[in-house]
Amino acid sequence: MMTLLILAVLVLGFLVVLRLSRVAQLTSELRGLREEVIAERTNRTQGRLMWLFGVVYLALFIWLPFRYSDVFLPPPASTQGVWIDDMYLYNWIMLGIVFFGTNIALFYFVGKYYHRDGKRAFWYPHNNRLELVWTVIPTIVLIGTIIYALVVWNKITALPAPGTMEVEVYSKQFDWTFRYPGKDGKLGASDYRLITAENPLGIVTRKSLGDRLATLKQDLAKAEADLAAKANVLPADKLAERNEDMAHTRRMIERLMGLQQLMEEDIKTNGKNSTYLLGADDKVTKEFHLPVNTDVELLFRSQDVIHSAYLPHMRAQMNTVPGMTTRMHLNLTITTDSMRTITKNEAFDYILMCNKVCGISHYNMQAPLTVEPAGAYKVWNIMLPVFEKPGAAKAEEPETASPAEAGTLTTDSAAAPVAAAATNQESN
Ligand SMILES: [Cu+2]
Repeated sequence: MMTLLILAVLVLGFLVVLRLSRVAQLTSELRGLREEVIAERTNRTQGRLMWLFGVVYLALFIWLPFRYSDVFLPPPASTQGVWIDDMYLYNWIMLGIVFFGTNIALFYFVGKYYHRDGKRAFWYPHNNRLELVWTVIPTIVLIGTIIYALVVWNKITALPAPGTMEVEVYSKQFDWTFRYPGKDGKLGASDYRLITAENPLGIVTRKSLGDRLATLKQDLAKAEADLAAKANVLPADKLAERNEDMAHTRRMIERLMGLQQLMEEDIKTNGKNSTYLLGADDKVTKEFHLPVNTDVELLFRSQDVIHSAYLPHMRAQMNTVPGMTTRMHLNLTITTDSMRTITKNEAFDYILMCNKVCGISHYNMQAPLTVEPAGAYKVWNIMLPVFEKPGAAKAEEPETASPAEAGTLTTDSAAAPVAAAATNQESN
C-alpha cells in the first residue's frame, strides 16, 4: 500500500512539473520571448550552482573515510602488511592528485564559462606538446607504480632464509587444517593417495605408506574372494563394475609400490635428512597458532578445488591450488592480546578465511588465528600430538633425528621449563 502511495506521488509530481513547464512556455509566448533564449542571469546562476555542487561533491569524498574510519581494518599486524599498506597509500595519493585535479578543473571551467551572448568559444583543436605531456607523465607514473609493486611482491614471495620455521596450511571444502614440524624442525613428504581419516594430510612415512598398502591389499583380496563366490549369480553389468573397481585398486597399489621404491631410494641417498623420515613427528591440528616476531614460511596445499587463504589483518593472501604447493613469507608483529587492546575489543581474534568462492559453504570456511609470544606458542605446540608416536613408527632412526634449530624443543621433558619461561614472557 505504502509503495503504491509513493508511486502515485511520483507520478503526480511528474505531471505537475509537466504542467508548470507548459505554463512557463505560455507566459513567455505572451511576453513575446522566444522559448529557447535563456536569460544571462539564469546561466550565471547555473554556473554558480555548478561550483557549489563541485565543492559539496569533493567535500563528501574527504568526509567519507573519516565517517567510516571505524569499520576500517586495524593497523597491519605483520611486516609484510606494512609494505602492502604503504603501497596502497602511495596509490591513493597518486589517484587523489589526478581525481581532485581533474574534477576541480572540470567544475571550475564549467562554472566560469557559462554562455554569454556574443561570446564565442576559442577553437583549439590540437597541440602536440600537450599531448606528449599527458601521455608521458602518466606512463612514467604507471611504470613507477608497477616497479614498486613488483619489488614488494618479490620481497613477500622471496625464498626464505635456511632454517625459517615452516607451517603448512591445508585447505579443503570447507575447512582448514594445519601442520607443524616436529623436533626435526622440518615438514615431511605428503601424497594425496595416502589421505585417510587417520591421515587427513596424506603424510608419507614408512608406516603410513605400509599401512595404506596393507589395507588396499586386504580390500583387494576380499573383493576377489567375494567376486569368485558370486561370479555365477551377478549380472554382467555388476560384474563389469566390480572388475573396474578391482582394476582401480590394483593400479593404486602399483603406484604406491612405486612411491615406496622412490622413498627407499631417497632414504638411501639422503639418510636421515630424507623428506620421508621427517613426517613421523609432524603435528596435525585444527588450531592455528603462530609466534610473534618470528619469520614464518606458510606452505599452502589444497585437496579439492582452488581456495584462497586470506589473512586480512596481515594484508596477506595466497591461492591454494590442488596438485602444487604455494608459499608466502610472514613476520607477525602484533599479538592477539595486543590487538585486543588496540581495537578496544576483548573478543577480537585474527581470522584466516577463504577468499575464493569455492562451494556452498565457502562463507563459513574460516579459522581463528592466535598470535602469541614465542614462549606461549612453544607451550601450545608441545602439547600437540605427533603424527606417529616414536616406537610405533617403523622408521629406522626416529630417535636419533638431529635436534632442531636453536629454540625448538627436542624432548617432552623440556616442556616444564618452557612453560615457566612462557609465563614470564607473558607477564612482561
Ligand atoms: Cu574455499
